Formats: sequence, C-alpha cells, structure tokens
Amino acid sequence: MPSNSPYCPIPSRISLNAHLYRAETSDDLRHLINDVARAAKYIQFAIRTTEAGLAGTKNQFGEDQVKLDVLSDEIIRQHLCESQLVASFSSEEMEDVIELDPKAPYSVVYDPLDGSSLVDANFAIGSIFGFYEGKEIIGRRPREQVAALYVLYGPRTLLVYSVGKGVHEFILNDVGEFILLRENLGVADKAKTFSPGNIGAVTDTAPYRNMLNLWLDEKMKLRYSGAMVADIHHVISKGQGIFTNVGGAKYPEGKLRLVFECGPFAYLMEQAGGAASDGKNSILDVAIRDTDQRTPIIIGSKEEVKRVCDILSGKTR
Ligand code: AFP
Repeated sequence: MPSNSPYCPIPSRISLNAHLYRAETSDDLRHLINDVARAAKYIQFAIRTTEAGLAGTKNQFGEDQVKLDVLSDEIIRQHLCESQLVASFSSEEMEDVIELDPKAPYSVVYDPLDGSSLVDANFAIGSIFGFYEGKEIIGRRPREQVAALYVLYGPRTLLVYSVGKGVHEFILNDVGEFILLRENLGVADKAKTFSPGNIGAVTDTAPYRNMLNLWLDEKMKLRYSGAMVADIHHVISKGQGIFTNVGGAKYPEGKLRLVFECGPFAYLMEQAGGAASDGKNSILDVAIRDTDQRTPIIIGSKEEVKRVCDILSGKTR
C-alpha cells in the first residue's frame, strides 16, 4: 500500500493486497488471502495446460478424482503450509481435518476445484475457501468465518472476497495480479433468474416440483451451469437470482457440503445483502458436526429464499 509520501505515485489500479490493507484486514489474514490468491494463479495455469483426465483415485466421498482435483488440492496445500499462518485445514479432497501448527492464527476450509466434472466440457469452474480463527473446525458454525472467497476460472479469472466488509470482485490481469473490478456487490431482494440443482429430487419431492412449476409459469429465466461456484457467481454478479440444491430420495440432504461449499457461499451472500437457508435456518447457523456433512441450500435474493422455504415446507403452495 503506497504511503502518503509525494514520492509514491497514485496507482492506476487497486490490487487485492492494497484493497485488503484499506479494509484494515489484520496483516496475518491479508498475507493468508494473498497466499491463497497466489495458489489460484497456479491452478488457473494448470487448468489451461493439464490434460483433463481421471486421476484413478477417489476422494473421501468415494467420488472419482480428476487429475486437476488432485493437482489443485496439492497446490493449495503447498501454499497453506508455506504461509505459516494455518493451524489446521480441511479440503473436500481429503479425509479429516489436518492440523499443521496449533499456534498459527487461522484454519482454512476449501473445495480446491468445484465443478471439476465439467473440465472436459470447458465450463467455468472454481475454488472456494472459508477462513476461521483458531484451529477448530468441527463444532463451529459458518457464521464464525472471518473471511470467505472464491476464484472463478472462466473466460476470465475472477476472485470475489469478503472479510465482513462487503463483497468485492477482482480480475486476474495479464501480469498475474488480481486488480479491483467492482466493489460492494449487492444482491436485490427479488429474483428474476433461477438455478435449480439436484433437479432429480422433483420426482419424489412434490413441493420442489411445485416450486419449479412456479418459476416456469412466472417466466423466470433459467441460469444453471452445474458448477455451484459459477451459478452463485451469476447471482452475485447480476445482483439477483436464486440457487437451490435441496433433498430428495437419492440425496436426502441435497448434494452439497456445509463446510466447503455452502458455508463460504452463505457468508458471501449475506455480506452481499442476500440470504442462505437450509429450509429452516440460516446456513451460517448450522453447526458443523463433520466435514462430510451435506445440507440443503436455498441461496440468493432474500424474498425468493423465503418464498422457496415456505413452499418447500408446505407453509404455502
Ligand atoms: P463436481 O465438482 O463433481 O463437478 O460437482 C459439482 C457440484 O458439487 C456443484 O458445484 C454443483 O452445484 C452440483 O455438483 C451439481 O449437481 P446437480 O446439478 O447434479 O444437482
């Protein structure tokens, strides 16, 4: 961050580091977020240059790992270890919470490559991170996060972060720096687009089918890519919308994980003025019992989140 000295030129762009500094983020958290952002640059390079095949291994949930899942996880772990600021971390690609240095200030939860099954289709995919103070992750609630961010690898590479002072968007420029694109992104109360995940649940969950019919009858626009990170970014970027992934017979709690996906996005969405619910409570208030924990999620424009919760619970039709 340039000082007030007349010898420091007024910058023509605001870097992620300068923005974090202006937001009076603690030095430790600023360094850690910068380290994570650096990891994301290596991941976006790997996505462009690595063959998109299967790794021949499975993750803790028994899902096939693509090579890029494994590589992205390694890149992030390397940066977390080098930061010396991480007490423990938990990755969607690994079993258990891993303790690094119990005296270090933060714990990090992350999904290294959300939407990795879409790599071969060349759809937008991303990395998702949540940050907690201290070394415990189990027993916490996502509301205790002190920061969350995601990086979206699409035609452009974007980073969207919050440290509890609004939601801000950065673009990776040609010299490899994240520079400010838009500040204080906001999400309106009413939705015009819908993004319905786990849609197979309509076959055995009548209220979800009712909800879908309403969206179609009201001529709301469908915007669904199959990568939560891209679909939620659509809501945050356009400033309105609703994303759902609710339970049915096959996935009673929906498909998405509280710790790595729903928690960080709920933090960002509430910071943007939207809401995130599991159908009854804010996702931010759901206690983390297990890294494997899934939760239904209804997230986006506040009024629409409430309407979906009311319809799914049978309160209204
Ligand atoms: P992958 O990381 O295996 O591609 O899964 C992506 C994801 O977890 C999430 O990003 C999507 O919202 C969800 O799966 C899509 O699932 P359905 O559309 O099948 O419900």
